[in-house]
Amino acid sequence: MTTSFKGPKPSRRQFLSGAAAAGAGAVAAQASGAATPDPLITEVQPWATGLGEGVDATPYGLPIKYESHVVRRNVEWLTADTISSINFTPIHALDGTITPQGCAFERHHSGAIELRKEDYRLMINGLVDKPLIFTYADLERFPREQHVYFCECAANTGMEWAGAQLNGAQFTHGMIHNMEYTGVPLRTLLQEAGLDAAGDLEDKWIYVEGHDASSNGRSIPMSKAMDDCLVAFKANGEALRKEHGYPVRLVVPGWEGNMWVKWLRRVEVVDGPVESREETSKYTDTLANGISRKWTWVMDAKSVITSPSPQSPIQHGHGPLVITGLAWSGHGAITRVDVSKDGGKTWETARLAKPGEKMALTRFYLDTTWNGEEMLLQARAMDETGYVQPTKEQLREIRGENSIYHNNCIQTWHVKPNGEAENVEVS
Ligand SMILES: Nc1nc2c(c(=O)[nH]1)N[C@H]1C(S)=C(S)[C@@H](COP(=O)(O)O)O[C@H]1N2
Ligand SMILES: [Mo]
Repeated sequence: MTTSFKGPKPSRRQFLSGAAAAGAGAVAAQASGAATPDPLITEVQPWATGLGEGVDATPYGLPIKYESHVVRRNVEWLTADTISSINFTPIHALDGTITPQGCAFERHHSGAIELRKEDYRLMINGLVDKPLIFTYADLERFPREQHVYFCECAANTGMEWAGAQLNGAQFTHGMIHNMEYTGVPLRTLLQEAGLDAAGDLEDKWIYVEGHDASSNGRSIPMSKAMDDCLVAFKANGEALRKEHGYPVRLVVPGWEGNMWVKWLRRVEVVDGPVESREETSKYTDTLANGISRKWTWVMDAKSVITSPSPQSPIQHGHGPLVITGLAWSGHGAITRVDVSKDGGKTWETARLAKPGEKMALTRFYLDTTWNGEEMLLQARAMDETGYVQPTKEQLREIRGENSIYHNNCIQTWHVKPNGEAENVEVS
C-alpha cells in the first residue's frame, strides 16, 4: 500500500495520522497504478538492519505486543466478584470463525480449577447395566471425532433487553466462542456402560456434573445425549485450557453454554430431570405474565456486525468499506445473512465466507462503499429451518422484558460521519 507522504521523514505520530487520512486514497492510487514514494518502502528500516529473535525465545507463542488490546474483558458492575463471573471474547477484533482459546470468554460459578490428567476421573452411574469409571488415558482409547461448534452463554446479550446498554460487540455479544473439538461421542461411553442405543431410552435423562465446587449440574434428555454430545479433550488442536475445563469438558452442540459442563466428573442416567438450581431459578425466562419458560436449551439463530462497531470504528476515509460479522444457529446451519444500513428499512444480502456449518459460527462480509453517511447498521440471520432472527420489538412482544437469557434480537450500531459507532435501539 502507498501513502501520499512526500518530503522529510515524519515523526511516528505524524506518520500514523497521515497514513490514516490517506488510507482510502491509497486504495485508489494503487488501483490506478500511481506510485508515490513511501519511506517504509524507499528507506531501510531498523528491523532490516539488525537481527530478529532466535527460535528459543518463545517456546509457546503469544500475540505480538501490538495486539495487546485484543483480550478478554469483563464488566465490573455485572458480578460481585471474579470467581462467579464472566468475561467476554473480543469478537470486534477477530476475523474468521475459530476463537483462539486464549481470548475465548470464560464463565465460572466457583472459579477455574486446576486438575491434572492423572487425577481426572469420569464416572457413569445410575440406570446403567455397568457403572464405569474412566481415567483420562481410558478416554483416549475410544474412537474420536472432530467438530467445530459455537458455545454461547444463554445470558449473551442479556443486558440489552430493556434498552441499548453496553457499547461494544465484545460486551453485547462476546459470551460466545467457536472451537474445533476433538473427543469421544458421549453415546460411545453410555453404550460402554450398557445403554442400548436401540432400546427404549425415550423417557431417560442424564444428569451431568463438573469436578468444581459449583458442580454446575444439568439434566439433559437422553435423545440429545445419544445424538451429538461430545466428551471433548482437545480444542483447536491442543489441550483444553484450564478455564475451558481441562482436561475434559462436555460439548452440547447448539444448546446453551451452561450445559457444556467443564471438568466433567459424572454422568448419571436418571428417569427424569433433576430440576437443579441451574435449570429452575437460573436459566429459565420469566414472561410478562409471570410464568417462566424452561427447557429452553437451543440457542436460536442470531448475528452481529463485529466491524464497524463501537470498539471497531471506521478509521479510513471514504470509499471501499468492509462490513463483517458473525452468525450462528443452534438449530443447524446459517443459510443467509442480510445487512441493513438504514435500521431495517432496506436489506442487502451479505456474502458468507464459507457455507454455513451446523451449530458453528459463520463469517459474513458485505463489501460496500461508504461516503461518510450515517448508518444504522443491522444484521439479520436465517438458518436452514427457515427461521429469521427477530427484531427487538418482535422478541419483546413474545417474551416481555423480564428475561435475561436467550436474547437473540437484531442489534443496531449507529455509525456516524466520523466513523464512530454506538449501540442504539431503533423502533
Ligand atoms: N463445571 C462447570 N461447568 C460449567 C460452568 C461452571 O461454572 N462449572 N459454567 C457454565 C456456563 S454458565 C457456561 S456459559 C460455559 C462457559 O464455558 P467457557 O468458560 O469455556 O466459556 O460453561 C458452563 N460449564
Ligand atoms: Mo452461561
